[in-house]
Amino acid sequence: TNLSLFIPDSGAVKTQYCPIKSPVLVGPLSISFTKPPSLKKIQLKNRYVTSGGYFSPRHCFGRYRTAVIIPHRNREAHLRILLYYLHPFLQRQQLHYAIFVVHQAGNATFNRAKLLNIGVREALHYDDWDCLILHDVDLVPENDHNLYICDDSYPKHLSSAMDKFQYSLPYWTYFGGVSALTPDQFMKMNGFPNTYWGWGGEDDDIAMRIRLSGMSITRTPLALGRYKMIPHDRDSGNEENSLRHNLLSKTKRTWKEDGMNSLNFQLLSREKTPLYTNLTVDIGEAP
Ligand code: UDH
Ligand code: NGS
Repeated sequence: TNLSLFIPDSGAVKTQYCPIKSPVLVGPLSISFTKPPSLKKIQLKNRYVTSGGYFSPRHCFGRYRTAVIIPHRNREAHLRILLYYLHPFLQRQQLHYAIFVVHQAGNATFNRAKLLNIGVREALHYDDWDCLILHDVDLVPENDHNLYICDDSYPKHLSSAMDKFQYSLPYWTYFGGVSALTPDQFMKMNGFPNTYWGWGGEDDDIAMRIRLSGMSITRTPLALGRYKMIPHDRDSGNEENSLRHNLLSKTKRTWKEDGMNSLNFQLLSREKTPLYTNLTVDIGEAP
């Protein structure tokens, strides 16, 4: 028998790849949003997660290398709830993974898509990721068969069945919430737009870019792509973007110039906390 199974922290010996399908998935999860857990409590429940929010399966080599990237400002309670559920979820999937939180400094209007571009650029300095998961902070997956790995051919929309949309898609091209792209897919579409300040439209722009760059959207089936949204009001600093329809009418002309190839920002700090890598950035403001 493998003694390391019985002696905590003895350092497991790995000789094989993890199975293609993880044997420890449980399926539907029960999620409740009562009191946000403390970071300490989350750490205690995730003792094999290492500094920066890294994890590698202990008894086998993870087949998939996944970076989870979360755009963030002023949602600390949501972040704790998400980490509480997401760390065990990713570990059961036997992924080699890390979690990156991209924190927008200052009070200028929020820019979700630009923060995601930054997260991708920075995450790629840390590891050779197979898959980038772009993840809103307030969406908690409800079924661990919704695998956080990428489709080889096309960008994948993971949050296909959100509770706030009665567990179905609000419209056919919806791409908001949680998605999974390989670095190649992401670069092929020049990443995401940097020019959407405030709420709305950037996810539709992303969906258009997928088409314009010759790809299609794949999705997690509705039965598995179920998410609970942590209820919240509109944030100050993320008001509806009144320019969004105008911007969307130009995506076809702008996507090659606006994206990863025009991304500029200032990295203010890069910090490994016990449960995630925190990147604090100054992204400027709307022109
Ligand atoms: N985000 C932040 N801080 C902000 C704004 C947005 O962290 O101040 C991030 C966060 O990851 C969030 C994502 O950007 O999940 C998307 O923003 P959102 O959650 O505000 O977007 P959503 O469409 O809500 O979920 C819009 C407000 C709806 C108000 C409904 C009132 N009942
Ligand atoms: C569309 C928005 C998307 C948004 C979606 C769901 O109308 O950005 O609604 O919104 N597109 C435009 O405004 C052009 S929600 O119900 O989550 O508030 O994601």
